[in-house]
Amino acid sequence: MRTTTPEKLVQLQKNPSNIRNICILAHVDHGKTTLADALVASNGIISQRMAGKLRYMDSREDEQTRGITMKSSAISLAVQKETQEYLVNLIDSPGHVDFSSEVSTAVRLCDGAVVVVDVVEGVCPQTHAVLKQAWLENIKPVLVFNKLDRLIMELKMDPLEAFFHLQVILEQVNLVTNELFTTEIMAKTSNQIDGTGQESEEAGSHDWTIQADDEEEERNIFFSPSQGNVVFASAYDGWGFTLNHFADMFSKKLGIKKEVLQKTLWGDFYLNSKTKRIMKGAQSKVKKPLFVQFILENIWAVYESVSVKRDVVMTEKIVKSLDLNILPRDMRHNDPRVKLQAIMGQWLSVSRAVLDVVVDKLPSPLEISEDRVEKLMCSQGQSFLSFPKATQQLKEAFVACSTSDNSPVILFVSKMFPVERKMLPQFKQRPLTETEIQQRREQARQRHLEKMSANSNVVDEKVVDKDGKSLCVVEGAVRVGQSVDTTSGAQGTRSQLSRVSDLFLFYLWARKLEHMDEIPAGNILGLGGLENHILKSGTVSSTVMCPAFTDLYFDASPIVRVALEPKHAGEMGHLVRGLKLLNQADPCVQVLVQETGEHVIITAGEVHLQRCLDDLRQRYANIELHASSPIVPFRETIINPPKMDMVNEVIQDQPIKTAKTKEFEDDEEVIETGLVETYTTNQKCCIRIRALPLPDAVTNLLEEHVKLLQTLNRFNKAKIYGQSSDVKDTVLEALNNLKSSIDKAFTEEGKSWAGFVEKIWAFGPKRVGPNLLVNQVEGYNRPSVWDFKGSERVFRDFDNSIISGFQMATLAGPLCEEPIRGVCFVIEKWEYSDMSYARLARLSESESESKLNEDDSVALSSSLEKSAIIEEEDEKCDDSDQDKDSSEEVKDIVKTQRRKEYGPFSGQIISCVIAGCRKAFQTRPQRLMVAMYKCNIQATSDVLGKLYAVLGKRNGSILEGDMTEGSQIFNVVATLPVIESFGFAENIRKKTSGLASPQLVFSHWQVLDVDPFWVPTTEEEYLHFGEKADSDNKARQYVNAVRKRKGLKVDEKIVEHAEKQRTLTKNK
Ligand SMILES: Nc1nc2c(ncn2[C@@H]2O[C@H](COP(=O)(O)OP(=O)(O)OP(=O)(O)O)[C@@H](O)[C@H]2O)c(=O)[nH]1
Ligand SMILES: [Mg+2]
Repeated sequence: MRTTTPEKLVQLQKNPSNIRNICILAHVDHGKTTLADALVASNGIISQRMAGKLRYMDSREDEQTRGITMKSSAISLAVQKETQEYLVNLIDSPGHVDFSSEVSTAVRLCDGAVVVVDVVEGVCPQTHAVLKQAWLENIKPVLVFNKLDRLIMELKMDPLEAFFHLQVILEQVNLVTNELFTTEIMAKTSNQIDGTGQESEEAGSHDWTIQADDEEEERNIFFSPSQGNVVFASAYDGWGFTLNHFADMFSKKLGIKKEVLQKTLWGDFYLNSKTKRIMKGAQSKVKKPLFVQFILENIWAVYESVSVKRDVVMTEKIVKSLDLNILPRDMRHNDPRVKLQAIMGQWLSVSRAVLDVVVDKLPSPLEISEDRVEKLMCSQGQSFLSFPKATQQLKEAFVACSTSDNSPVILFVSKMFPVERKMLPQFKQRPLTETEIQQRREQARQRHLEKMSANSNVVDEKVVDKDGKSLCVVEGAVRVGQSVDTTSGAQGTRSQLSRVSDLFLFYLWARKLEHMDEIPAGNILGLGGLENHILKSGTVSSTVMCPAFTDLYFDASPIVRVALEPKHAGEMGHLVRGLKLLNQADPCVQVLVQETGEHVIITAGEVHLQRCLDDLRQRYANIELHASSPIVPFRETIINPPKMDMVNEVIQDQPIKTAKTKEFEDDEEVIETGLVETYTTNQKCCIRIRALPLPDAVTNLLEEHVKLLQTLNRFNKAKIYGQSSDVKDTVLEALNNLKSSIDKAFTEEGKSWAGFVEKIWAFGPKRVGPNLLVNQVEGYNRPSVWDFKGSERVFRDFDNSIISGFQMATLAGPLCEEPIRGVCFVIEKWEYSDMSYARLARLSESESESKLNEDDSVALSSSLEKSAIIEEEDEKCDDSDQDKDSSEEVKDIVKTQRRKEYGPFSGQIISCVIAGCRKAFQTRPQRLMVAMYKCNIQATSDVLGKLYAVLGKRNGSILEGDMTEGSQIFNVVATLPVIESFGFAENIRKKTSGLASPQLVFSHWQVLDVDPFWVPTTEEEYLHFGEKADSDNKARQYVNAVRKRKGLKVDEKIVEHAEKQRTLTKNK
């Protein structure tokens, strides 16, 4: 076997047409790392014997002990095919959902992907996800069917059954691709129709040229063994093949053209033994398909004789007929698997098969499509043509992948990772010279003498981490010492540009980093020295004209939050530094300092959390840590009155129970259910607020379009401050679409909601949340939030205080101070009773010349409004000139007025609105919402019962439980509250002896249909739930737990009637 040297790889880097940047993607445990082992072994980095057992790419200790990959890692391999030599830069990615962000970073760097599918488990949720990722990034996939040995040894299928089974799985994979393809086509066509507006006239005529292109494209995107983009393999046993191999073999033997065999070996074809011709219709004529006869039966025969029957004579015969050269020690080995691996590995080497497909079917960096370049360069909503000319020209440089001196350097930093100092080439240990050894000996002697005399303390030197980065060179050659600009984050603005001149270049070879002086375009490399310039990902270029690349697409959302503190208080500095490194190194984790001063990390799930903690303890912070138990978010909401009570009886006009904790003064008065009137502390302003449960469809729309609402907010704010904002047509269209979908959702819900969309005052909390503030104040025609383009917009004074109050009220609900979700607060009345405010209004009217509504007797000028806003906005600093136009006199009066007695009036309104919203909320049936995981578990029928039991105990509900076609495996889909999910994976693994492992992804918020304040009142309820019923009330338990954590008052008695407690036996 050849052993590849770094020098060889350096030479190969110079020829971009022979470079393949690829990643291995799959569902968890489908065999990516095992396959990578086989490929690595082909370069002599590890031995063939150890391939599959070593899991070389899992270099971390926890990866080895847990048996799953947690970080993606890269390696460069040299591949010889015929006369050509290729460089394959390979990235092994994790399959566990918690680490799906690692997949995103890997996919961005590559031009092609090897998608691995376990033939027993078939298409799993992550298979779906990775195919989608590859699709979205425009990278080309090839398919590897792995673990074929399990069909023989575990499922005991015969070759024909196995063939049908493989056909079904291939169909499933292609179905996923088809789904992605049609969604994109539909989106494109709808865009075209919208863009041209010629839908009705031209719909009837069909453009056949487009059709032809589509067909061509369709042929390319689907997986088909005949096209050579599917490998059948058993990575563990070291074998794999494509049809190409067998077509070659049998064309010589049978004298049939190779091309014909290539097309017919997979499919419904059989060999007519009399005529020696290949015929169609094997199934209808009950003949053996070629794939079974020529391929599977041969493989089955080897397994049968070596593993099942252990027939030595037969085995030797096979070895001879295949013309293999097996070592005698392998032939004599007691373990049949070793023998099998030796024979099969030599006959059908998996690395050969996979690498051949990679080299043949996956594109080189030179083949990057213009489409992909444009997609990379244009962030959402931006069109490529809107860039300046110089930027547009970069596309050509990109596609050409030129290494000449004057071509620009463009790099995308997809991921940051810390490297230990000793790993860096410049700090690597090297053999010492004779004089150095002498010197050191002398120094040691000196130190020893000092120690003996002074008994000095020995200080442990901590390893100092240094950052290195994984990057993809897309264009131009990077050299040491070159000066480049970086933009942190894809949406980075020009102001974030910073010049970097001291860069260290590495490329990743085996587990080492090799230092380089220059790396040509089209490679994946490591770049040191960016730690202060880029946070998680970013773009590096030698020209400022290069735009930041689009954001990476992440599937998982961080949801599990823990607070951290060092075990020894003095080590806070280490923790902070460690957290900074963790934040940089992990694409998905969120690190923040809460208002309470706690350091908090938010992770995607339990496994991810564990890895982050391990990372902090062992690498980044190097200290002992205390982590709080996971904090899971809740939401609070209100619902329409339920029709049934807890024992399923119809409820008639039951009063609504609220928390007994009284938090507000009696400034508010309940008028009817959901409607509350409140007064400011000085009793001068009266506000009437109604709380309504928002229709689900509206809440979901608001939640899905957070980004868009943020943009809307920005436009509205800019308008208030008189700045002009450049609104793109696509954004405008998206906003209009959102508005009409919200309107539609409202009208579908009933007439009472009609027109609400126009009256939206604000979204909250944080101005983009899933709650609405709606204006129904008589006589106040507030400009709509959607109308940010209109001319002069006039608001009533203190309009913004109402918004602020609403934001605060929705940020922390009355149940346990968790954010509110899906509630609509309607302001129905807003009046002042003090004449001095009316005087102010008149004064300001003459000053500002703004035209106010006649009825609006108390409104102040818009300029005053501006000053009020500016005082309350967070970002008040840069707008100090804006309020220059407001009259000094009016300002003075307001100030003195505000300061009288009760503090600033705007503050009073804010607290009045908060109190009103909370009270209105409390007069309706309140509910807690829990975050739900969607949980996918594969399990065999014998452990299914136990699995359901564990799920049931944790309040999970099963959505589906179908059997995967052609196997004994059940695919269970369930939902499970996040709060109940801790230890779930471990529990399942234990109960099912490791046979089932769940994949948990955040899916939605669900109302917990239990009233947190419910207590039994009827005879029947007492019977069902006991006197207090507090042990059974899950909602109450959650609410109390959160309140306790937050240090809020908990309405809970620990021991009641202590003196009466006695055991029953004593009583007798
Ligand atoms: N029978 C059989 N087992 C295999 C084969 N390939 C991998 N395995 C086993 O499947 C398990 C998972 O393999 P890995 O290579 O770690 O899977 P992975 O896809 O890298 O997993 P993650 O990185 O955690 O997503 C290991 O126990 C392997 O031994 C195969 O071809 N046949
Ligand atoms: Mg792995």
